[in-house]
Amino acid sequence: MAKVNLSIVALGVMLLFFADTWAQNPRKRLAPPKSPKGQCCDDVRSLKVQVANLTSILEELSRKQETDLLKVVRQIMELDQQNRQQEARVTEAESKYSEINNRVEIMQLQTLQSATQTSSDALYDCASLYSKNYKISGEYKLPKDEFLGTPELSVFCDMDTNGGGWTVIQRRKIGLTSFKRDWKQYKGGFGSIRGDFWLGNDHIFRLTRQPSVLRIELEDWVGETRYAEYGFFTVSNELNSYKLFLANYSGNAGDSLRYHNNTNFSTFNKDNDKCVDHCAALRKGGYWYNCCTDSNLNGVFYRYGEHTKNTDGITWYGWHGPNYSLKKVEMKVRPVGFQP
Ligand SMILES: [Ca+2]
Repeated sequence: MAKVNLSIVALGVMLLFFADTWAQNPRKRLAPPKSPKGQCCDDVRSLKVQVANLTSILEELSRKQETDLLKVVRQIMELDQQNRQQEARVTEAESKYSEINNRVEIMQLQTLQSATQTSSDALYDCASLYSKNYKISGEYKLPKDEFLGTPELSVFCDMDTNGGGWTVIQRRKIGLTSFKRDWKQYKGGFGSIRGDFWLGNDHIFRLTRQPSVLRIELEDWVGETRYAEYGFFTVSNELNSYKLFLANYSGNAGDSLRYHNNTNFSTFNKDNDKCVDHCAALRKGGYWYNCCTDSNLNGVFYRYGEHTKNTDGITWYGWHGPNYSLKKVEMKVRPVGFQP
């Protein structure tokens, strides 16, 4: 279109130029001598008419171009709107899908819950979830237990380590959650189930009413890992100060919980330890303190560089001694005799 316009303009300009030259130098022309003045004026007039015609064609073309452009813009806007409508429809469909998915999950859990109430196949922990084919590690909600009067509980299940079925009861890895907490907080639990947390002494008591295995996984600041497993592990109720019983050590981290066997749980506001000292205050955690520690998994989280300077860190004497605070810890339980 632009090329055509240019050609027309060029032609117009050339015609104007010739007309002008012709008008200015009539004598030089080789036209017939008869009435040259009339002839010339006729020519100029006709040229002027042609130029006027060309100009109007040009104007018309440019008008047409404008209308075309407007049409294209309108079409683009329409397409854009259609696109947006389609996107909205897709979003709506997606949200409906996830809603349905949620409902299915809730129905599954309700089915499991009713199964819990009618059979001995109870949904107590990650092991029972695993046996119901939930085999992906992550956060799960255990339904409330009518019989025990316990509320719905969020748990983190390790479905990978050594056959899976582990309910994680403690984790240290980020270091932003303080573990210097009082009795009540250790009783109910605190922290974030995907980050650092203590599941709660009442929940640990409930989980370990069935014969349980305790597995402790440790990582130091160069990325090396060790573990300690106790083939027997149980915790008393609150009336008995969540007293710890364990036996049957295996692993490669050392048996640093044995020293804490048969001791009560202590916090800074409840000294139940076997010491003149106030171990929970000294070691700044809640734990089964003896006099005081051979391990302190709920101690202070020290970052790299500070991790060898204190005695109140996250320690496991059997591996790195009393002054080395570990980088990562996980404590997890599952029933004795669990079959993957
Ligand atoms: Ca004491």
